[in-house]
Amino acid sequence: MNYQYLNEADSEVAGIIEAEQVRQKEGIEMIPSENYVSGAVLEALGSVMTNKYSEGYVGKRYYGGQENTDAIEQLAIARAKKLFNAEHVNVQPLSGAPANIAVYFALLSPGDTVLGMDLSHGGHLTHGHPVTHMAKLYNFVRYGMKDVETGEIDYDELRETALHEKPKIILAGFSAYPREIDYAKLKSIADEVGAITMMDAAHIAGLIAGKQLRNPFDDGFDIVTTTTHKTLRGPRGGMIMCKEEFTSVIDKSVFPGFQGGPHMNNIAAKAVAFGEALKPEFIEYSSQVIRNAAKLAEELMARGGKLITGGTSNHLMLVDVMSSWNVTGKQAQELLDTVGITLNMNMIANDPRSPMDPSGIRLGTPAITTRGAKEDDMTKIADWLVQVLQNPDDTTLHEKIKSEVRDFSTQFPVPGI
Ligand code: DSN
Repeated sequence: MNYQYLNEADSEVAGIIEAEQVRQKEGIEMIPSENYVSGAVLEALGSVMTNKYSEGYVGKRYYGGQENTDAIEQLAIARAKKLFNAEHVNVQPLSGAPANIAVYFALLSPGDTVLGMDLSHGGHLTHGHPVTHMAKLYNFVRYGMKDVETGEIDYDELRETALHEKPKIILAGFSAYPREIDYAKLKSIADEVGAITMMDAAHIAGLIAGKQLRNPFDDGFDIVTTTTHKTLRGPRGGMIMCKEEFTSVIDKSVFPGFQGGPHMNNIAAKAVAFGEALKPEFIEYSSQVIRNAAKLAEELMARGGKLITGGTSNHLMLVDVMSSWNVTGKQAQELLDTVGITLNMNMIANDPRSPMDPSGIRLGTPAITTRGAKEDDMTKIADWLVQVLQNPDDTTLHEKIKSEVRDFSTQFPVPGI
């Protein structure tokens, strides 16, 4: 985008955005929850749809002038339904955390129990971490992996906990787990104890839409929440999909229960992204994301990297950098920042260290795959990454790698720039 008006009106902001464009272009983006949206998504986000208030839903709004907002919201819903084979979709949640919270408010009374994945085993803050407000309202209990070497979830213990705790919701989903979930098994445990099944698919929604990973609705799940900006490659935002029978409680919970006016520019951009994800090219993209992640995992392990669960079946991986190369997650993140490889420090299962300086890093392939990287490129990335972590004090080497990373990255176009 050329930011014609911004350059004229506010050079200070324009300058910062320009610097961010350069950073995105010259670096290798490996944070597994990030991606690059298309120019079309950016245009919809920056459109006049941002000017409109539209509290309510299609055909039932509290303000006039809704013919175009109704049309765009209807289109986003129809495309999302098709993409995920969903009976009902609410595209108004502002992001993933508000989507999850709206589901809790819709289905739970204070004190009710939710059984979700332990954060340190890959779960998410909004699945009831004690620092969140939700943890004060509801009783969150945990399940985790049986074996961190394989990543298999301990379904037997999960069932025992469910029988004992009688959760109202059994919650699947994660932000740092590199394996597939057995939805059918979770659904059968939920049926046994009368729980509602909910999947937070934020990380893998694009891989489900791209038909590379299982769709939880195929195994009878009741509710699927997601963000729209990760593997799904849309604008920052959230979405709730559910079986028809939950339509009314979910919609009322999002608005007026929790949020105010929906962000219609964002909903327009969601519609564009869902349209892109319905095209055959998106299946090829999702498949390449997984092939690239598998290759990167293999190359890191070949260079001494200890990967949690011994590899990956999706787009992300967790590396125990402390055991592998004797650097902490924070040191690894900061060192790699200096050469233009962006990723994030992350706790690993049973981590003896703290969240602000954990033993691991988390990285993934959605963003670099959008730019066109293939398996051979993963070998180069693994090589740079391991060289830096094995030589944390060699600034001459870091300068050389920084320049190689810049040369490599600038060969790949960034959509929308
Ligand atoms: N911040 C997102 C992630 O990086 O996984 C999840 O909240």
